[in-house]
Parts: sequence; C-alpha cells; structure tokens
Amino acid sequence: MISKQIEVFPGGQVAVLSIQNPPVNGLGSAVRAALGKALDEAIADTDVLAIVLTGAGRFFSGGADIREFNTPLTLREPVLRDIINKLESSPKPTVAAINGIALGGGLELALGCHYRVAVDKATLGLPEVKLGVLPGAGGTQRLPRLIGVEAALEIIASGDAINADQGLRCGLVDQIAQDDLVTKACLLGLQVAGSEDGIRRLNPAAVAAPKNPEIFEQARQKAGRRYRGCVAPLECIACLEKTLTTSLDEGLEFERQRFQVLVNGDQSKAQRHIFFAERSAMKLPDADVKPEPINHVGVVGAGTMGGGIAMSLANAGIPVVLLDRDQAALDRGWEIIKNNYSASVSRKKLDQPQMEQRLALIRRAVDYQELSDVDLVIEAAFEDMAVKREIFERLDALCRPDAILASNTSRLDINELAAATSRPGQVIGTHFFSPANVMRLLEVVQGVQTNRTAIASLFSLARKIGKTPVLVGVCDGFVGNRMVSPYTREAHFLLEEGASPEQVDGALQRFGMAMGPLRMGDMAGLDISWAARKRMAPTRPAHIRYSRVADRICEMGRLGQKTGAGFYRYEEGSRNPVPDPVIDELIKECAQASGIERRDISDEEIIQRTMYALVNEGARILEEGIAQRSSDIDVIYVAGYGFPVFRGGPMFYADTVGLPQVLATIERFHAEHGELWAPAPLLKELASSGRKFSDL
Ligand code: T1G
Repeated sequence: MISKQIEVFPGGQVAVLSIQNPPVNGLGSAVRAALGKALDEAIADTDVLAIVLTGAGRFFSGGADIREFNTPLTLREPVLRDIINKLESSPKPTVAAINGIALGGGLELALGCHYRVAVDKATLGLPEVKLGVLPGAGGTQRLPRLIGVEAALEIIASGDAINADQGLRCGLVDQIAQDDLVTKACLLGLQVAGSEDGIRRLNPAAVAAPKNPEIFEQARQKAGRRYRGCVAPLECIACLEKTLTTSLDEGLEFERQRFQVLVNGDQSKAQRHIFFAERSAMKLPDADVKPEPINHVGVVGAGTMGGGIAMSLANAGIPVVLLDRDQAALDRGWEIIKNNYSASVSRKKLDQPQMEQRLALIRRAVDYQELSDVDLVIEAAFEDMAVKREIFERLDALCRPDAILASNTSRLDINELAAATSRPGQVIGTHFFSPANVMRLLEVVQGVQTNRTAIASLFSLARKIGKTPVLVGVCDGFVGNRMVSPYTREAHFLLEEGASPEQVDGALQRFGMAMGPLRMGDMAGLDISWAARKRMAPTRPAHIRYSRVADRICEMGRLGQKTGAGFYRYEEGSRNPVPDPVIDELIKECAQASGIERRDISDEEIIQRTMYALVNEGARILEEGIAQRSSDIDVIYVAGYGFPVFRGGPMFYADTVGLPQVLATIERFHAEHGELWAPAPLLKELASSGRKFSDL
C-alpha cells in the first residue's frame, strides 16, 4: 500500500513514501491508514529532515476510491482530510513528487504538501464535479489560496485537467522534473529544512477578492451550459465564493457539509453509476481474445456519416481511404471534412499543422481496388439493404481475406449482410452517431456469426479513436434506435391527445434531455424514420394505434431543419425552432380523424409516457439479450441520445423512481392505451421481487 524508502543526501535524510495501490493508486481506507501511519513514523524519526510523497507507476493517485462513497462515513476512517491535515501541519517540509496523473483527492493530497514537483507529463485535475460531487478534501479551500480564486474557479468548476507546465505557470507546481523527480523533490525538501525562512504555508485568512466581481456569476452561467441541470458545479462555486469571507478552517467545514449533501444525493449516485457503467461497457466480452491491429481503414460513402467516421479515424492518426463511387459526391464530402477541420482551427481546438496532418491521412478514391489492402472497411452508404448488400459482395471479392467488413447501418440486419459474403465471421456493425467525429457512442453490433476476434478488434479501435464501444445484438434499431421508437411514438400520441410540440419538447428538456424528441427529429431529418415506418407498414397490425402526424408532416415536404420546416418552422440560416400554427392544425385534424378527444396534458404525464416507454423497451431488450447489461443501455442513452448524466440513464432512472411505481404506472397506461403498453415480463419480475435493473 505505502512503501517507505529513506534517501540519504549530504544535507540529510529524506523519507520517500510511495503510494502503491493499482490500478490507479486510489486512496481507499487501507491506503489512507497506511499513509497516516507512515507519516507519523517519518515525522517522529529524528534522522528524517524532510518527507516526499510520490506514487508508483503512471499514477500519483486517481483520487478517493469512488466505490467507498456508498459506505457510511464511519467505515471510511481515517478520512482523507485527516491525512492531508497531517501533511500540512507537519513540522518537517513535505513535498509531493507528482509522477503522473494526480486527480481529485490525489491532487488534494499533493495540495496538503508544502511543495509540489511534477514530471513534465503529469496531469493535474479536480474532476469531482463530473461525479456530481466537489473536491471534498480541502481542494476548494486550498487551491484558491495557492493560485488565486480565478484560476481555481476554472479548474474546479470545469473539472478539466491541466498539464504540468500550466501547473507551473499558475503556481500549483513549484518545479518541473524529468527523470530526476524524486531526487529533485528530496533536495527541495532539504533546502527548505535548512533555510531560515522555514516552511511556506498557506495563508489561512480569507482569499483576496477577484478583480472581476462577476466571475462567480459568469461561472454559474458557464456551468449551466456545460453541466445543464447539475447541482455539483453550483456547490463548487459556492465553496469558492466562501473563501472570500471565511478562514481556511471555516471554509473546510463548509466544504465538508456541502460534499456530504452532494455525495448522498441522487445526482451523484447517477453520475457515479455512469462512471462505472462506461468502464463495464468498454470491457471486452472475452478479455483473453487478442484483437487484430487495425492500422488502415476504408470508408465507403463520403456522406455526412462517412465523412465524420473518416475524421474520427484521422484524428487518431489512422490512415483512411474514403471512397465514393461518385466523384461529385466524393468532392462534396471532402469539402465538408475540410470545412469541419477549418472550423476547429478557427475555434482554436486544432492548429493548422494538425489540420493538414489529419487531412493528409484521408486519401480519396472512386475505385474499389483502393480498398484491397485495408484491415477494415466501414460501409456508410445509403440506408437501403439492397445497396448495402451489393457493396458487401464487392468488398468480399476484393478485400484481403482477413479484412473485417463493417456497416454503419443504424438498424438494418447485419446477419443479412454477413450472408452476402464468404466471411460472415468478420462482418460486424459499427453504428456511429451523428456527428460521428464528435459523438462518443459506438454501438458495436454482433451478428450471429461475428467472431470474437472481430469484436475485440473493433473494441480496441473504438478506444483508440476515443469512442465508447457498447456491444449490442441484431434487431431492428439494435438498442438505442429500437428504444427511441416507442419514446417517439408516445411523443406523437401526446400531440394528438392535447400537448403542443413545444410542451412535449419543453417538458423533456426540463427533465434534462439535451433536446426534445420533436426538435431532435427535425434536426436529424424526419425522412429517416419516415422511411423506416414505411418499410414496416406492411407488417403493422391494423388494430394497433398509429399516429399519422409525422407522416403527414413529411408528406408536406417538411423534413425538418434541412427543409426549413418540420414539427417547427426554421428562419433562414437558423436552427431555432419556431412553433407553427400549421402543425397545430394538422395535429388537431389527425386527432379528429382518430376520434381522439383532446385534453390538457401535464408535464408529469409527458415524462412518464416517454421515459417509461424507454424503460419498458429496455427491459425487453435485456430479456432478449440484445444488450449485455442494464447499465449498457444507460451508457448508450447518456453517450448517444442526450440523456441527462445526472439521472444515470433510463434504467437507472427507473431504479431511482422505484420499479413497483414504474410498473404500476405502466399497467395504468396498459389499461388506458392498450397492448403497446403491455409491461415487459422482466420489469414485472424485478418489481415483484424487490430487485432493480442495476442488480442484473
Ligand atoms: N475510484 C475507484 N475506482 C477507480 C477510480 C476511483 N477514483 N478511478 C479509476 N478506477 C477504476 C476504474 O473503475 C477501472 O476499474 C480501473 O480503475 C481503471 O480505470 C475526496 C471525492 C484515473 C484517468 O474522478 O478518471 O477524489 O474497470 O479504465 O483509462 O475530493 O480512471 O478495471 O474494474 O478509467 O487509465 C476523483 C476517476 C474521485 C478520477 C485512469 N477522481 N478516474 O483512466 O483507467 S472523487 C476521479 C479516472 C475524489 C475527493 C473526491 C480514470 C483515470 P476496472 P480506467 P484509465
């Protein structure tokens, strides 16, 4: 847990304590107890003149052990704050030798030291806000006293990490080291031990007011945009504001109280659930299966999705052949890619050389022969089975026998594509989400014959290009889009029953969704789901309720933003939805044609009808084994569909509401609205047995 080494120098002896707790040197209770004991011994040892604290491997420390947050405080003694106070009140100089990643409580531990030396590749951050909490071991009180409240506010309210050089410039780091980190830290400790100035200590008095008194309000506005609906950023900002009027000790007590409120709140429990859920989802189904390297990729189709996929690959340094059979289409796609990169350069997210380097990695082609040597082809052509099957037959004939063939289809049958090839084991789905170069989610769709090596290879590639891969099975819409069907169906039904488009979208945006379903449809294009509905029309049972609202909107040529109108109107060049009386009238006509008497609809009903439609379908997906875990569904919705992270995803949200209550409401809807609301057997089983989706 904690190794101790006595380093002897001409100026005296230094106790070097090293945190050894793989995988991230987390500060669990055993580590804290061992560190406290080692500190007591080093302070008591009269031969030791200074103390250096460092970490083993690439982590100084990844912070407190998040898994402990659900255990009562008493079980977590000694608390991290006590260990940090021991460092800070030490009569001997304490120096943090930051050997790599120092996050959360890990950085707070370093803040408890009197000095900090960091390797040049160190990463320093207080990401607690991303877990729905705040730096609860003194970070909100010590950091502003070290680097000023403005710099501290940015680091703590954003949760974003900084590098060693930025740390040096703002005063968080005293020295940068290369491979002589511990020696440098020891010598600094001895230098202080021998100096008349003594140990530099933080000023416990209130912090000087910032030049701009508006910074806290501005921070709240910024946090509201980035972490919409989250309470943790506001609590972080409150703790920082407190430093202007209270002493260090008073501020630490305030911070402790606010931390306790957050860590026991639903939002943090949801955000911690997503933290672990993302890591579970990205775990390879068979850890022992070795992925094949993917170093050269072909993308077929230079449209919006194909271009975004090509950018995702180039951004990770992977050479791409972007192919379209139509030169004009290829040129259009290339222009979009160049414009996207230029926009990133204008926003200073990229510099010019980086843009040119990435563009150079994307080779354009119209001849399929250019794909004869790639490791993987991702087909992103028109969403039509006949078109895709023809492409897969061509690829199968000319690609290397070991090449993997993937389709970016958003709902078509991967098994049918596999059957069109001589390599069904190497056929897989890679469902990217638009814009593919931005959205993290990647549904990796396994066909019945897809082999484990192909899955492992795609998972490895996904992580390399910064995506969150989630393994899903084949059905219409896989997981995300399959669930979005009943979600959108209920939204359309609610329109006929009396809600306006802006009420449906508004209720869901107030719930925390990044965008309501109707506005989302306008943005994505209403024609995509229209085509799916038309494809399924022949098999749709006549006795099942069906809303004509969306079809009629499409039949008017209103396909969403791209045509300037859909559920809403859009002024020229604007994406702001404008309610349109034409649509209100259309909805009333549809309701009348269906004999529906319109009524007032509450926001609560809108949330229940749409959210529980997601949950019920998610339960069926789990029953059918289309998703491996309930938490995978949560990851898909948070990472790919704008579901609020502070509610933990649809299945976690249902657990939070309580499955008996969710089931009772669904059964009421079943009685009122018919068989579309038949409760999933799994939901009934869990509700009756007192279990939760997160128990699965
Ligand atoms: N607690 C518990 N487990 C953790 C953990 C943590 N802090 N960090 C990582 N793990 C597990 C993770 O679940 C995975 O487990 C394994 O370690 C490898 O993680 C008091 C309150 C450090 C950048 O928010 O950002 O301190 O799946 O796959 O890609 O104020 O982990 O192998 O079983 O992510 O190399 C603040 C969270 C905590 C940092 C490493 N700290 N961790 O990334 O590995 S709250 C954080 C990360 C706190 C104080 C507050 C990343 C990483 P498994 P990984 P990685």
